[in-house]
Amino acid sequence: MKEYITLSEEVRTAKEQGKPIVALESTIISHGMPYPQNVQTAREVEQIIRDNGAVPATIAIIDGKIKIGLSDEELEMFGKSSGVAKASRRDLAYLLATKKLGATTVAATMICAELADIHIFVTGGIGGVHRGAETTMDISADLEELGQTNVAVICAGAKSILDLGLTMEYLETKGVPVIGYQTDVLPAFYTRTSEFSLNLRADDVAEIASTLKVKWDLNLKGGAVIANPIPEEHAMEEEFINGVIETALNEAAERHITGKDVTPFMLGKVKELTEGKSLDANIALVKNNAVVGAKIAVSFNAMK
Ligand code: PSU
Ligand code: MN
Repeated sequence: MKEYITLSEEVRTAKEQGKPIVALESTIISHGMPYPQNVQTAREVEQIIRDNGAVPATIAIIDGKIKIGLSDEELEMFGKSSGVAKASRRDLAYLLATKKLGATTVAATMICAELADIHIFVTGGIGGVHRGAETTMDISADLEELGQTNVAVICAGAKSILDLGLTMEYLETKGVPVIGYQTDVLPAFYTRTSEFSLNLRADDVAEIASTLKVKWDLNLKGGAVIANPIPEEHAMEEEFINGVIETALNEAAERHITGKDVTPFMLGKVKELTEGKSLDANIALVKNNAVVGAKIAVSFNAMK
């Protein structure tokens, strides 16, 4: 196993010293945001995690290795290159064996983080059940991963490009706790609320950390979703963003966008139709998640 994993200096030192570590994904850099905002955001998110007492570990597949912790040059490479594969669970072994570049999705980042014994992971939003999945069967591998891999994902809920109701049903079936951080309803990424109420709420990070500890102490395998609403001042107007999403979904259908291309297409289209406002919101919510995620990691680490 060890032959496939390389830790950065910063992450190795953090492990030796028993410091809290927060995993970060790389698909959000390569396929989720445009250059140069992607690289700048990745760097700022890493710094926010350090400022809140934890050590960041951005994860990617490079030259036959799972790299836990990327250098500035590597972040830049993932931000700029168009030749980076979007790497989910199905792609990991192939990309490692053929020494290709892979940017890890939520699912693949969870796998790699668990291999490196990192259990707290911060991102923007998770994949889910797509609208129309009853005919397309487009259900993100992120959901299956949450059902089986012991990593908690701090995110701003799921985007309404997805079917939020079906996504919640799927997570319930898989036994994945969805914990609202200071909220009783599922946040919908660009907006703080949705019509879906949550049955788990935590008002402080210690409650979240102890819930995770108990879950894994009991050997209840799988992850958890910590749903942290976008800060009020960055939230988008609900009717506006839902209209934009509707337009973008229609265009995706007309252009026969399918499979792994759907999410990146939708993110790009929504950005275009909102004249960049969705990107600003996306950046703000990831940073907000980094603050909460680092604090959860600190609290969780203290309970070990
Ligand atoms: N949501 C975002 N930005 C992203 C993604 C989701 O707001 O970059 C990425 C994540 O890496 C997530 C993946 O794991 O898209 C889901 O893709 P799919 O729907 O093809 O499983
Ligand atoms: Mn999909």
